[in-house]
Amino acid sequence: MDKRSEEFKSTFQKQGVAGLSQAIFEDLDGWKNENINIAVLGQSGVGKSSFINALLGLKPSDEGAAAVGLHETTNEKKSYVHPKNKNFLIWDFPGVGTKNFPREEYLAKVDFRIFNYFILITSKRFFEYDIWLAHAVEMTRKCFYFVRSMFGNDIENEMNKKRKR
Ligand SMILES: Nc1nc2c(ncn2[C@@H]2O[C@H](COP(=O)(O)OP(=O)(O)O)[C@@H](O)[C@H]2O)c(=O)[nH]1
Ligand SMILES: [Mg+2]
Repeated sequence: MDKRSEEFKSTFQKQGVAGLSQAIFEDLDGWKNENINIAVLGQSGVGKSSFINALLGLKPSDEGAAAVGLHETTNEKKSYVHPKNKNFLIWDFPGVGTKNFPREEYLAKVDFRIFNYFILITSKRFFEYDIWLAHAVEMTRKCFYFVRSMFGNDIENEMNKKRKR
């Protein structure tokens, strides 16, 4: 039995079901008091900053929103605090392989050590940079998630093709 299970067992023996139930709820909410740093990575223009704004519940024109645009708008990494939890930091980055973040310096500039989770955004197709980045994150043995952006465009394009036929 691991340490946490031992603690639950001991709580149950001393305080019964009500005590155990409270301990479990406190444990489940424990992460809310931890600092959580999430890095949003991917190539330039795939929608990293837009995704962050969606998580923050902001429109690009709102105050405090991440800059969004057709051209590269993010020159340095920048953190955004989640409106519902000040310990929850979401980090925006310039795209991998851009002037300010060339591939050779990318890993050092991102500095994977402070992040708990990674979100790797791709749109349209999977490129060599995406695979390289996924491998680099995998080496840290931390969790990462793939997010596919701009799905709406792809669905619309496919529907247009059918309409023409
Ligand atoms: N249709 C569509 N456009 C998007 C989506 N995400 C981002 N965009 C647009 O793609 C462009 C680049 O987005 P941005 O968030 O600045 O990408 P970043 O360079 O990865 O931060 C902007 O014009 C956004 O409005 C999406 O999911 N769907
Ligand atoms: Mg950006």
